[in-house]
Amino acid sequence: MNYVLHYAPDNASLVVRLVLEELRPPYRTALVDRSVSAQSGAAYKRLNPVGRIPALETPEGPMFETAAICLFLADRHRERVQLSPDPCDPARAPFLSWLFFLSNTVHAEMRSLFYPSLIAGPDPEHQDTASQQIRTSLTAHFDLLDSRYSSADMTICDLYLAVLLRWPALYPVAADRSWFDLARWPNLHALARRIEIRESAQAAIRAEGLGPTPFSNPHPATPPEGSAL
Ligand SMILES: N[C@@H](CCC(=O)N[C@@H](CS)C(=O)NCC(=O)O)C(=O)O
Repeated sequence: MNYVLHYAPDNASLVVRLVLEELRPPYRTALVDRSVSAQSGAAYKRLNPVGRIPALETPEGPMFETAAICLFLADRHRERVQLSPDPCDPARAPFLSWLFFLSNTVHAEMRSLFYPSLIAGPDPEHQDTASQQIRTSLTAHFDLLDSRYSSADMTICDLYLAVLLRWPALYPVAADRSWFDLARWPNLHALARRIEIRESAQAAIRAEGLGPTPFSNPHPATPPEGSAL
């Protein structure tokens, strides 16, 4: 096997799984058991020193960070489908801008929304205030993406964005999620529909128990192995 994707169902590893399923290099998966916080253990940290999911074992050694892994794979495997514009292609500059925006800003904001104690500490009131600020910021960023983001050909950004449209409808499990209504963003809704009917998404749906409309109308994952949280 060229690659081993260390994953947990419905985690950021889902983005990498979609990319692998589009590009189709030989790969296998290895479950990271979140029920025992395996991502924080010494063995996993040898793959990802930050202790977060995903990690990808490659012939050149382990990689971490979702965007870095996806860009590496897209640049490396271009035979079946091109998921990243060539370095000299004029489309490369906007592609990189949106990829880093998704990773550094939107994904990072979502992480703070899902784990509010990381930025607000243990006080529930502080966490509520921080979560409200993040929801406001994420709403503005989805407005921006809906109005400005476009890619003529599908890239890793589309796959990444589809997953980022899934999570706020489902997480945090115990919080009010009514702020997120995909119907408000017709272009993003259309992107979610485009991605979820692809073969790559069907493979991910089967492997991670994501239900028939994982991006346009998500339901909690019922995975055959492991757990999302
Ligand atoms: N910046 C990282 C974020 C990854 C991330 O937040 N992963 C989550 C799952 S979606 C995780 O590992 N959570 C468990 C933890 O932080 O202990 C990336 O893009 O790979």
